[in-house]
Amino acid sequence: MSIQWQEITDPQFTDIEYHVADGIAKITINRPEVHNAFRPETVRAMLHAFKTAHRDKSVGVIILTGAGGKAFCSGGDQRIRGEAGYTDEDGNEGLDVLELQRLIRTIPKPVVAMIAGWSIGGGHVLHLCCDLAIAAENARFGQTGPRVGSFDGGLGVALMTRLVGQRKAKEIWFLCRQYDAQQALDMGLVNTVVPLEKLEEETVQWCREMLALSPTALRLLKASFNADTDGAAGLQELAGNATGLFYQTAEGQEGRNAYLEKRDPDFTKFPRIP
Ligand code: S0N
Repeated sequence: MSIQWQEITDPQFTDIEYHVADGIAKITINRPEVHNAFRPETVRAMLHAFKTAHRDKSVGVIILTGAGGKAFCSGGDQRIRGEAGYTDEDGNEGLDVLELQRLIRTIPKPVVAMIAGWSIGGGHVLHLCCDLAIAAENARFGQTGPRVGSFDGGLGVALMTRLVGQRKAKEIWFLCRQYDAQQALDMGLVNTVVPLEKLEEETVQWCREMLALSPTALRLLKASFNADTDGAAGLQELAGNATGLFYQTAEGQEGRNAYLEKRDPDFTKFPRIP
């Protein structure tokens, strides 16, 4: 089934495109002239786009992709890397990419990386942060940090190790090799590989399958998967979801009502379920 994307324009969507259709939001990094490398403005736009998709109750699944068919993302834009970090057009330093990584993981909706071409460096780490990854046959994966003088020892190491195991993760980081789509599939970096011309159709199909399922179950599952990796911050996320569910129960509401009615709460009618 084809999909008719509607583009949403926003002055804050610098360097990206934002589309919605049928319960799906699609965030596209739009800098194909540098293989969709990100600069501070790009990251800020993606933060705004993910928050927009988070708040939009009609959106159930989010796709992250790159424009042009030759790259998903090639990481930080090396042309504007200064002495102590990346610099925006106003001369401010700071990339906020770690905040973006965390946001992709804490948004309570599945995020699918749709990858054509290069997924490299900090772009590769963004793909690791997504919940699922669909690759085109032309996709190429790898880290370049030790070659270009950077590294991501946070989620870039932790998530990769979870996905491919420590031996392979060390190989990817220590040798800076590149891997084709089939190799990425074989080592568990992506969920499936399809011809480039089928990439969006397949990704949308995966999104539609998730949209047919319980949003609350998917939300709790995403938080549960992340809690295992994210320590106290992961438990905070999972527990926040549990609180949200508790608010919706008569038992939770009895506490609020009693407070507002200036009486003692009566929890006797709520069973201690074994
Ligand atoms: C992707 C590669 C392998 C593709 O090679 P190919 O096909 O030969 O194409 P090119 O001719 O090289 O590229 C086409 C044009 O695109 C430009 N370009 C590509 N990538 C970038 C980039 N990242 N920045 C700027 N320009 C880029 C090329 O220069 C070329 O333009 P022209 O034709 O005008 O010369 C190959 O391109 C490649 O290796 N690219 C570089 C990949 C890379 O090293 N990325 C940076 C890795 N580091 C990070 O991402 C930083 C991570 C990070 O942000 C971070 C993480 C954790 C904690 C903190 C931070 C932080 O820094 O804040």
